[in-house]
Amino acid sequence: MTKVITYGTFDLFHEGHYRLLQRAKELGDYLIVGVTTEEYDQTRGKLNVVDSLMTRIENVKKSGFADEVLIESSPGQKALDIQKYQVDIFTVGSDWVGQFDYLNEYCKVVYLERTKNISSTMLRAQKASIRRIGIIGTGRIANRFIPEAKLVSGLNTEAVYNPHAESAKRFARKWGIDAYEDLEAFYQAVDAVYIASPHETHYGYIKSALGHGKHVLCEKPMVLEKAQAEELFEYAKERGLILFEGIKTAYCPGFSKLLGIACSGMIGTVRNVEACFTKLENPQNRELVDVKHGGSFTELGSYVMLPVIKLLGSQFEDLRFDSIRGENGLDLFTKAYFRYPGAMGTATCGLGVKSEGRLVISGTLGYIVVEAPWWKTAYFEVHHEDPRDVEKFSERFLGDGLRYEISDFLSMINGSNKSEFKLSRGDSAALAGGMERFLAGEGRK
Ligand code: C2G
Repeated sequence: MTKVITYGTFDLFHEGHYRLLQRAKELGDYLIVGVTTEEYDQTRGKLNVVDSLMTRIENVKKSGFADEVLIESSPGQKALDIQKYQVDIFTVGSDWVGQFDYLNEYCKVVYLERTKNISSTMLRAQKASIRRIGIIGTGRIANRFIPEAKLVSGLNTEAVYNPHAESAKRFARKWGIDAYEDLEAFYQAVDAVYIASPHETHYGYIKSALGHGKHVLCEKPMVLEKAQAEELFEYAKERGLILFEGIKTAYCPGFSKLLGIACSGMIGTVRNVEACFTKLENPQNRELVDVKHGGSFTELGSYVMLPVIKLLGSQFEDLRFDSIRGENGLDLFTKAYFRYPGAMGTATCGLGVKSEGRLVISGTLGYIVVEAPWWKTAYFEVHHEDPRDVEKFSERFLGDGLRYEISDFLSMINGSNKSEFKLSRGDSAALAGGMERFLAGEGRK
């Protein structure tokens, strides 16, 4: 009996997939089909798969060619499967020519001619039209956004707005997009807006973008007052638009995995969350000069409050702050103390004091530790009473990691609500509330 194996995502199952499976089956007597998990596809840069794994498996089965279906979840799996299932032929479409030659060591490799003029990418594009996004602001983060957004298919960055025409033009030239100094004209050129301007301008821009019918992805901190967050979310909802706070940690796969494990009972009940993030900033930079809106907490507070709010909730009994300040009054280092019934959290951040950037989640049965840069969660450990009892978990974090939030933002625009839980409206409002409390008390000393 000749055993054949092939792999694929098989998203939006189409003629090309059907013909590939048909010919794969004809190569032998028994066909095994490996269908990729969502997580595996994310690690290889496929961020916008539409169908669930179950649907994709069902569709492969319905073709009638597969004698056996297995799940492909990691990059080195093919060579192992081939040996495990004693496969004679590995086959895949001609878009992969050469890339699987290394499998010749285990079996015969056959590249089948790809069916022309049909692909999942094409169908995805037909299903949801390409969205045009424009950027407000031209700072460092805006420069990081463009290459990351390019990796998310279905979204084109087309325009930039900055009231300083020269900055807009320079940025536009660099990235090959259009510059606007007139906000109305800018809105007309896009479907969605990424706001990467100084914090204090966010509220105004969000309101005006939503007012012009545009979906909004706004950098953190989205706004600096809880009531503003609630008002804007309500405004977006009334208009059928997406308003989305861009905290990349909340959307990266490693952080989701971490929260899942922290809540699984593996460390018992969570009693304490300690998050610290420091980044030494040049004292001449805006962050340490702008006495009204600069400072460590407005800059980094969203990151360090995030795990506390996600794990212990937004209903804290008490929130206090303590800061070390520079001569201009801005906080160089801040600790936020959250108190809950039966639990507590500390969110520490600094632009002028360096510390160990670590996240520790303590529970009644053990603790989780994530070393810096935990805000780009890629690896963490679960410890128990016995110091030898350590479980290790890892997850990919690619590039600057903005691709994950951009991809989730786009899915929401296209009608999916599967990512809403990652940073709910309530979470965002609680973070804005934290900022508000800081600025009202400690913040403006
Ligand atoms: N295919 C084809 N013709 C098309 C489109 C796809 O023959 N018009 C083939 C692909 O070459 C592949 C299979 O159908 O062999 C599944 O395609 P995808 O779902 O795009 O999966 P892919 O990313 O190619 O997965 O581990 C996964 C594999 O490496 C390949």
